[in-house]
Amino acid sequence: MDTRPKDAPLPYYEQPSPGTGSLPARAWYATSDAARHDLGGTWDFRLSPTAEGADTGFIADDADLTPNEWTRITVPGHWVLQGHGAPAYTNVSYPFPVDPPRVPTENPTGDHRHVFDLPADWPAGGESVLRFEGVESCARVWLNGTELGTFQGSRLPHEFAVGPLLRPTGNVLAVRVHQWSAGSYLEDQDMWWLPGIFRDVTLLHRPEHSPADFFTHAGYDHTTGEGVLRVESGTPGTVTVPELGIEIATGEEVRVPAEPWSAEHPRLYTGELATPGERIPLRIGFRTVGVRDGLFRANGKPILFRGVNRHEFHPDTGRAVDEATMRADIELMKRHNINAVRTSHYPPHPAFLDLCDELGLWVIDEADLETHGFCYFPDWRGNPVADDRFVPALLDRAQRMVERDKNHPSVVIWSLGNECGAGHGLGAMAAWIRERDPSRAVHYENDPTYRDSDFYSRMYASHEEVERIGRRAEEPLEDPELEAHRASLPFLLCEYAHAMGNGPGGLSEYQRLFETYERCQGGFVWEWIDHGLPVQTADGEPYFGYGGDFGEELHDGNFVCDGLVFPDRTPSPGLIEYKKVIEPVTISGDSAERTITIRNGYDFLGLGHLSFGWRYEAEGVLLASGELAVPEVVPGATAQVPLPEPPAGDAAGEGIWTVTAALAADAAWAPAGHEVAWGQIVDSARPRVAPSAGAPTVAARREGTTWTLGSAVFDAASGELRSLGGLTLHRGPVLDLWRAPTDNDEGMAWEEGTRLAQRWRELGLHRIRHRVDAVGADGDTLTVRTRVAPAATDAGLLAVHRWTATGEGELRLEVEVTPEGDWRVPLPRLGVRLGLPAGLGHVRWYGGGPGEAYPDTRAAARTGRWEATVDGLHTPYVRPQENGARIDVRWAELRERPGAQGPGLRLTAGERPLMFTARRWSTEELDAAAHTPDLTPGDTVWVHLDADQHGIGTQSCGPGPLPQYHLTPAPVTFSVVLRVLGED
Ligand code: IPT
Repeated sequence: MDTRPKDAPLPYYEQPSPGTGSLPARAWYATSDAARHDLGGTWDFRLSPTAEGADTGFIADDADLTPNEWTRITVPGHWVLQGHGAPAYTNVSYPFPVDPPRVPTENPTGDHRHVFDLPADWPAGGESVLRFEGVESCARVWLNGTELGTFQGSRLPHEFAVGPLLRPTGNVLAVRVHQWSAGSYLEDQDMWWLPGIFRDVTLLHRPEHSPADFFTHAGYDHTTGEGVLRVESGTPGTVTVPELGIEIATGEEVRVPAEPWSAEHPRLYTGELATPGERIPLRIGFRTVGVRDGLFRANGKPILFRGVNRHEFHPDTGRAVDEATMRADIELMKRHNINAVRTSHYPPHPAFLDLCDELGLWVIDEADLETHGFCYFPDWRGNPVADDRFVPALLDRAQRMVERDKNHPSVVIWSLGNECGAGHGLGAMAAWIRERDPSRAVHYENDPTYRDSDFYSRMYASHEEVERIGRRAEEPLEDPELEAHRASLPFLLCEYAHAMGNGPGGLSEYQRLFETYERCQGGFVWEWIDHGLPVQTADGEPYFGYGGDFGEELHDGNFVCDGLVFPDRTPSPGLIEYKKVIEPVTISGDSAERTITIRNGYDFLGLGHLSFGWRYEAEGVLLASGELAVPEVVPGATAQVPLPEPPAGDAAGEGIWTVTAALAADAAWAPAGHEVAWGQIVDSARPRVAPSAGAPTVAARREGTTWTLGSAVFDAASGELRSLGGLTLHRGPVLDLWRAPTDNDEGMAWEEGTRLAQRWRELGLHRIRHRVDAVGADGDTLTVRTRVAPAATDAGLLAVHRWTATGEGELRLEVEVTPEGDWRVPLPRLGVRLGLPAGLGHVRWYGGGPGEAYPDTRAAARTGRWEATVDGLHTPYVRPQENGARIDVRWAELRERPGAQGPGLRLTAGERPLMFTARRWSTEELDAAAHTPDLTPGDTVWVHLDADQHGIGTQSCGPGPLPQYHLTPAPVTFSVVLRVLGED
């Protein structure tokens, strides 16, 4: 048997060093006049279960690709998403035994082979390089039978000089890719493990006298309004920017009046670097960034990051993301007022940064580095960032990122990586970066001394902690020098507001803190997209799967679905909320004072690019509208504008002005008319009139086993409403406390070490019992007294339901709830639920909308008249959970047909507007579902009318709801009028 001698060197894939044979890193650029040839396409492929089980005969010209071993695969792509092996998801845990730099013998290995001809016009002379933009996790490369080298560093470019090996036709490129390598220890990011050649493979001609590399330094002097340009190039040449009349030699500096680049106004100047061998288009954005006087500034001004963490993800192709998808991401971000991206947790495809330059986003470019799985060992024992053997690989990761991306104006901060604890390897990276590119700031979060960081950066800190840091009242570090350093830094939340499932809650309150405390320069929501992968039920119904759906023995479930957009990039309610919370213009007002206050929250822009409009609605019906003249307002300032007169006359219903700010002209990322911001102002002169308690029209009568109240029939034993004016109820309104726990309800409270949902279940809130204490007439009122409680506890809620008939086919229900006993947990919800016939599938309502909203996720809910189907009210979270509530609902109608048509039921809230939810499955069915196809419509539309719900918070990873959003059991009374609607 073949065994490796004990002291033999480790194979290349287990070497902690970054590899052999590749060229020094250099700047990426999309085009030049040098020839390039894309090698992507369909390649030959063979998967082996181990690193060395298969021979390397496939590198030969005349290799015999045995048909039952070899198949075809798309490059770029991941083999596990193309039918070979399976994806696997772990968050923190390494999915293999931890013994760096060794990896398991079971090491899926993909042999890739591609035969290509050189384009007929491929230039003679010069050099040609073979470039890989990304291969996970380790590759060994041969061209025409000659080994070029090996490399690790999955999300980094690697180039090999291949000129002398090329032939006009029949070039055989062979790439062996191992899923696991020593590099895997550095790539423990929270995402799917997806091996493969997942980014472009390109053959690039390097003409003689073309620059080996170049570095564009384009600063902006805000004191003079000048751009300062210097381009360094290995090969001397000329730099021209015709629009600015610039023509300089490389290495020479020029200052010219210019417009600055910012994420808000991404002004790019087109230029060219011409050396004798190559002409390279330049896209120059003049900006100067850095930390000065404790604040991160761009062009002299402190900026506020309204950011998001972006992983590269497409449900069909994993981290092989095409340019259209990248552009779609950025457009969607810009349309939702996002101004910054942290490229969590690796450098993105380089084309993404070109798009950020062009469309305008501030970028924290993060090195391909995370060693989080070592946190499970005492003091992070074995952590590669504190291990000399890995330092060259760490430096390589810093260098390849910086060299590749250094010419992008959008990149303003280099981040050393994510969740690596502390170690001297990080210090080495920071030192190298600072030396090579002092023009940008450096970020690292996970070392509490921040010795290598220009930011005091935290993730998932509570509002309270952020406030403390904002006030500069944080607990000092012991070491005075480190304390002085940290105290000098601006504060960032590099991750916050974990967008898993329903949520995140509490965004508005974070934003207030960012706006209040200068030191708090904003944050980056975790994260952009749910990484759900498409799967199908046995009968072909498609849905999105998550960890554990692919046979993984170790996985972290749906923690991989925690984005602001669903896997198919449909915005989730969390994104709509974020857009509202971070809107760059805030519109408020006072109807008594007759003013609208408009605040410009941009860092650089005025308001000239926006057009303002207003509408006046009475109970959601438009009465008047117009344009609003708004004077120019400088960033940070406010203007007062007179509120348009409310229309005369006495149209019924609550009066509300809605003021909007929309793009006046097309932007690169959205068409003219795109709404950027809005605000509503309630007309104090025309308040809502709640339905009066009304004089009861008929008396309650007992008839056998029923009670009747006009056209309403009640069950005499349970007190439940059975029918009203010919409409049969499947379930009468009964008190309800339970909701299908959200991912945040299921999240671990960091301080207490318990999960709210678990406490709810331990108390039995999912198996509540209703004891009927009395059903009887009390004059014109039918009173139903119940005690609602789970088994095994003496905590309960006394609920008194008072029914009166208030008109033909109309009933008023008042519910008075009094808690008794020892309630130690907040309630999930407090309201009534009723079951209606499935035919009532169309909903119209007046209240908060159009999307779902909860007490701490309600900024984006605007008051108006809205319409949806019952199916359309449902939010399809990848893991089903409580969703779809509409807040502050004054009335809702459920009908058989769209519009104000068809028979149905109208529900009108009393003094207190209610939360309204309608769905085709019960809370219990929603709670039991693990994937969307587990939800199947039954014969009932379940309607919830809640006085309140517990807040949402962001405890799936972070703090729970703020105290003011806890639904603490307390006496409450709410009422609703039910009226049967005829065919009208
Ligand atoms: C934090 C990670 O940085 C991020 O990659 C992701 O895993 C996120 O959590 C949760 O989805 S680390 C966490 C321990 C705070």
